[in-house]
Amino acid sequence: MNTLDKIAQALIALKSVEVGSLVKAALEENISAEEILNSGLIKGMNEIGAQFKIGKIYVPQVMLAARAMYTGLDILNPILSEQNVEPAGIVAIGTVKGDMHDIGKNLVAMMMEGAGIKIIDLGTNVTADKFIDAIKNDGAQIVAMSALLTTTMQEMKTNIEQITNAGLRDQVKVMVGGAPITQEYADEIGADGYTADAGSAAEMAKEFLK
Ligand code: B1M
Repeated sequence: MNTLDKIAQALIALKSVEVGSLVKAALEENISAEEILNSGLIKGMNEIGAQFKIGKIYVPQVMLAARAMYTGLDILNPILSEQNVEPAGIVAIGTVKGDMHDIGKNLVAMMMEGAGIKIIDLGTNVTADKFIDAIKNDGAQIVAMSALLTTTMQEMKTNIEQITNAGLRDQVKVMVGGAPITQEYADEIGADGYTADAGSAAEMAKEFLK
């Protein structure tokens, strides 16, 4: 088994410390941070999601998996968000109201930071007024929203409506993403951009900020 498979397996086995050691070992083998993320950590997390879906594991185990994921991400973060350019612009990012999932959102933030963008991280369970405040008072040029639940994704539509009602819609680009989001949904709610993964989200944000 190669180191990337070992990382995925250690995450599935909920072994946080082992995930940390294996991520360090992979970096020493000169495997790129992106590959460790995609073919190790995210691969393992997808399996956790599949096991959770069929009732093979429960919320406490998923939380332990998230902790193992963060052990790995903490090591990769400085590499993924390494930047040596002037800030290209400002993005306010958050997971929408009612939704506590933050791993994907944090990855998008890290990749955007790596692309030289200043990030205002509003955290999870973010209401429309917080996004509006970030546009009005912190100069956010892009609002980036993440949702992982089919029950919370409609908050994105509400937030876009609230931003429009506040008279700010033409001042910002709105980007959406997260497992249940599709291009079709993004079009339906009037978002400016959707991407399926964090790397493409950073590329799109850079384009918008040009
Ligand atoms: Co939750 N959960 N969870 N969970 N959880 C899912 C999302 C679920 C699909 C699991 C399943 O059934 N298979 C399911 C949702 C079902 C649905 O709505 N259709 C689910 C459920 C049901 C729940 C609870 C309701 C469970 C319960 O309590 N009974 C509950 C809800 C809590 C709440 O939010 N109110 C809950 C809780 C949790 C934990 C707290 C235990 C934990 C979260 C820990 C944390 O985030 N700190 C958790 C986890 C870890 C998951 C799974 C297993 C993994 C999510 C994850 O981090 N993936 C997830 C199953 C799955 O997705 N396969 C699941 C890794 C991450 C890198 O991927 O976030 O998709 P993701 O981000 C991707 C892309 O989507 C994209 O970039 C990333 C990759 O590059 N992306 C963007 C994300 N945001 C973007 C924004 C962009 C662009 C791209 O532009 C702005």
